[in-house]
Amino acid sequence: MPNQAKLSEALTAFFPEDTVRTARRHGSGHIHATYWVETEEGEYILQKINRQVFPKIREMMANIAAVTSYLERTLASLGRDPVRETLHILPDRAGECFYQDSAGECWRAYHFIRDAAVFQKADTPELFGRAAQGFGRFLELLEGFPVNSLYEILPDFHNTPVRFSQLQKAIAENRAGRFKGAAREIEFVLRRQGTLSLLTDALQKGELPLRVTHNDTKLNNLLFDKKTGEPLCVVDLDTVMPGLSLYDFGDAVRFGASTAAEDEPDLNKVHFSLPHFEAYVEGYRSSAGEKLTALEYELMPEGARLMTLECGMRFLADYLNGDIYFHTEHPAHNLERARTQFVLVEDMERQWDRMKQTAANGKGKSK
Ligand code: ADP
Ligand code: GN1
Ligand code: MG
Repeated sequence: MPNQAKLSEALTAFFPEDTVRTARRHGSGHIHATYWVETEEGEYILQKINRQVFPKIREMMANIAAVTSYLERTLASLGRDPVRETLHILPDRAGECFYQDSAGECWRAYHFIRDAAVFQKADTPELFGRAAQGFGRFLELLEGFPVNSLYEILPDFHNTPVRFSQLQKAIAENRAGRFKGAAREIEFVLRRQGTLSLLTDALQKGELPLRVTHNDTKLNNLLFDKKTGEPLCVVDLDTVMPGLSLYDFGDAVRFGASTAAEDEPDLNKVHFSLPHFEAYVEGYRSSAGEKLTALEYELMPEGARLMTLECGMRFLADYLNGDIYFHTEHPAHNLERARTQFVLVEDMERQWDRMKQTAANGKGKSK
């Protein structure tokens, strides 16, 4: 948590002529410190950027600026609402898209999108289907964006074999002395070692297209219109990079098709909901559908399974490393998160044939 003096310094940098009424912690992200700010003139989101996770802030903000201005133009040309359907960066008093405070910490601000709802859980498949439309539309809107002009902000972010090597390193180093308490979870991953490279292999062989992807498609990174209930705006654009549609598809399913929270300690409550999966495939089909290839449809179950296993490996590695990456609230937090992910993976494996059937029915254009 940044100290008050640094927060005040950042507020002055972004709102030099304005009067700040409130600056309050907001949201439940695992990475940044986010504030909702109310001033005389408007409402904003102010974030202290996590520099350990994102050391290349200039490049990250350049990606976000390029993508949001492209979205703004595209939305306007489609007669949609460019003000509420994309993020807008608020420059600091020097006109920069981030501000570095006197302690070296970096801050950025966005215009707050009002009358929007955020969900931590998709209570119905129907809601999750609408989320699929929102994330699918994001993919579709960025179809014409020059993918190679983006910086690869976090290389190998969804490279599952690389994530496995990082876990192996964490196991070997056992920095926090937690190896014994995580033996069963480690065993769970090791048994699946042979299955990790399916997506990266297909990418390398040129079988799957490289697209502009979001890479962090958690349900709470999508705002819904409070009045209409329709998906409104995709937020948290830090990891927008060249990637596979199956990263976005899989990561969304990982989080949203669970019957429980990502950190639910009672594993009896954690199940993979096939109706949610079906709704997500259908929502994707109705938005990004035309653009996806037959193989992208066919591998949707693999995308869901691998992104879930990968996220579990990341939580587990962070647990073994002593909680240096994700925000945690108690010592077992990362281990509990890893466990829910592995329960979901097992549940997907049990329902594999039905998942494959659903994906096959989604079709997709041939390559
Ligand atoms: P983190 O990377 O830590 O998850 P996010 O960028 O996702 O941070 O922001 C945290 C939360 O703040 C989001 O889940 C969303 O609820 C809210 N939020 C972010 N940007 C905006 C915005 N421009 N307008 C309204 N709400 C926002
Ligand atoms: C982090 O920032 P947030 O909370 O939306 C993480 C994602 C993980 C997710 C797990 C940059 O997302 O990759 O899937 O936690 N973001 C980064 O909840 O590592
Ligand atoms: Mg977020």
